[in-house]
Amino acid sequence: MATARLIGIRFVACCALSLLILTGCNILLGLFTNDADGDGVVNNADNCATVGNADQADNDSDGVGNACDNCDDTVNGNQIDTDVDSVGDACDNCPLDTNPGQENADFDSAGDACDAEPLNPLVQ
Ligand SMILES: [Ca+2]
Ligand SMILES: [Ca+2]
Ligand SMILES: [Ca+2]
Ligand SMILES: [Ca+2]
Repeated sequence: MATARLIGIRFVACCALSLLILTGCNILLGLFTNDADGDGVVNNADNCATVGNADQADNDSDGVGNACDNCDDTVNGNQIDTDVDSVGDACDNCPLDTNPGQENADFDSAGDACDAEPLNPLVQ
């Protein structure tokens, strides 16, 4: 009776261990085979894992693909966007004022949203 019980306990322990190992293997395998955006590039190699971009184009070579880069012509691997207007600080003409359209009537370096004189290119 005691032997049967011991065998039962070992069987359950063995099954639990197998399940644990199997789960671990699936997680590891998933890291290398998942393709969340279905663009044919697996997540760990995709420079935009949640945006379909099969070509992996990255104009500024900062490791973030054009399709999800908030400054696709300016190197900014950190993608910091202080004012949360979807334009990264590195290329935002008013990094502290929300201006997703980047309007800049006088074509100086300051956007209308933060330009003291938006119609005078000599004053920002
Ligand atoms: Ca992608
Ligand atoms: Ca980029
Ligand atoms: Ca911004
Ligand atoms: Ca301006």
